[in-house]
Amino acid sequence: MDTDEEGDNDWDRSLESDMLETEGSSTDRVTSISQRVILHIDLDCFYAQVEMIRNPALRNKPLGIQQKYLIVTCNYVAREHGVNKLMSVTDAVEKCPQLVLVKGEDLTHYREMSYKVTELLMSYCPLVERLGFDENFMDVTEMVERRLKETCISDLSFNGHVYKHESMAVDEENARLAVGSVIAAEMRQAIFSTLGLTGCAGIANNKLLAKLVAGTFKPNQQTTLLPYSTAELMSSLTGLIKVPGIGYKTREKLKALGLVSVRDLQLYSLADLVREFGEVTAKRIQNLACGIDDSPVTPAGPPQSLSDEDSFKKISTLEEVQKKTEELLTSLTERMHKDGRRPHTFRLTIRQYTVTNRWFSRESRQCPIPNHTGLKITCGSSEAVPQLLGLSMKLFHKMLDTREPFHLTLLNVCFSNLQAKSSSKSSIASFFTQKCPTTTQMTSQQQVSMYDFPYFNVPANVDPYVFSQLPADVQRELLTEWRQQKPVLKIPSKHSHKTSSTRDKKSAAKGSQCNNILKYFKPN
Ligand code: DCP
Ligand code: MG
Ligand code: MG
Repeated sequence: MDTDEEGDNDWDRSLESDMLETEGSSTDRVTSISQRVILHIDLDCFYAQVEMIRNPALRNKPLGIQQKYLIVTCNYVAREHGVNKLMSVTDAVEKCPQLVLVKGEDLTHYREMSYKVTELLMSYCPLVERLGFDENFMDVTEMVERRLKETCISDLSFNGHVYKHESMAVDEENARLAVGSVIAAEMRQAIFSTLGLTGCAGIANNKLLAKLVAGTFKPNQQTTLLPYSTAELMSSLTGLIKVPGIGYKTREKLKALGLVSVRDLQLYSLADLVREFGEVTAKRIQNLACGIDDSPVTPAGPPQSLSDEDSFKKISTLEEVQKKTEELLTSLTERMHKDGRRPHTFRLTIRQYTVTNRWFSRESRQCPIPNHTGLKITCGSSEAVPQLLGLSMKLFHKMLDTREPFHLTLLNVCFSNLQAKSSSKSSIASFFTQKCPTTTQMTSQQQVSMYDFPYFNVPANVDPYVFSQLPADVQRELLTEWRQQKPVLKIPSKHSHKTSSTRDKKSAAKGSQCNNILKYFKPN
């Protein structure tokens, strides 16, 4: 934490210090943070768009995506009829009787499309961070710097809206964000032309502001926030619930202190906040209320677990359990094989029907995966599934006495404790792979989902995952250095991702003999 911020509870003063760019910044870190250009891209009515791509006949109809009794999202045609996200199906149909409903419980297509978007963005810039299924942050500072060197400021203009401005001329001070807005438009165009999806973008100096400003104009539009409009954007928020990063528990505690609005938190004594939350959290939440957010865009590593599940009305015989579990295991082991890592733990989850608590009564048992089974999974052998089915049934019998009648409504199979094939205790790769991505910011969607290994534009001898786990500033520094040495950062072709990733992992394993971290990351 910056010592010069300590005790600084003045909203205008602290915001000002964040906004000052080169002049007046006391450290390089502050300078580099305030000059970042961050994009936030949020796809429009995501699940509905995926369904409209799958079935174009739905495009011009009001469409609602239904999970149980809720409309989790709806297309913009339905929104014009007064249907909203998270409305009950009953209310939605009342508002719009011609509403077409599509079941959205199976996330497979949404998940696949979601990772395609992230992968596409990563082919332009390695610093991409996912948030949920339909959002990505990008730190495009490097791209902006490069373009600025080649562009004359007088040739620049803002693409899309500028928050609270009808039009805005580009000058020295806002040129970075103007270039960011051009890049954002290019990214949205790339997503549209490659995948057929539209989305909104926010362009700002940090993640919080980029996310907040992105929704100003919807759908399929973008908005740039100039630093001096930060206060206006923050005070437009209707409550602390609108500040990403301030969660439910924190909000409850703040409420107990009498703090409900963003303004309340901005003006509250930092010393009193520190007493309640500790220094780190107190400063962080007060900063967030002021629109200050130093957090880096952190590319996610691979998931910590892969799982698959299905819910149904009723399964009540052992045969049905076996059949359903086998189906789930078949698709899960295939995904695990593609992932390339080896799972060491297996978990089975069931949900029993109960009248009082229909959706939340899950129960799990887990066990280690024997070595011979683990190897079968990684090499893609068909013998893996029967062996796992044996394990599953043992776990199942631990949870349920099958001599009694039972009524299941869900089965979930999960691999966790995933370890890279190339990792050995002594290698630096294993050191990094054990440092799993933080789960604190993960949504439940992310935690239950799987995704393929992300692909970074890093040199062939660098393990993309190890790279992804480095702090953002180290990543940026290495990338700059690699770029200066030789043009190694080719944009991978859409089809070469898997092959190059495998190759990268192998070469990285070779390189891992080396003890010096810099040698490890520098191309030979
Ligand atoms: N979603 C969900 N349950 C929720 C919230 C969201 O299943 N409680 C799913 C459905 C959405 C997707 O996540 O399509 C993305 O959520 P968004 O809030 O970004 O909503 P949309 O993308 O659907 O709409 P918008 O155009 O407003 O971004
Ligand atoms: Mg969205
Ligand atoms: Mg979203």
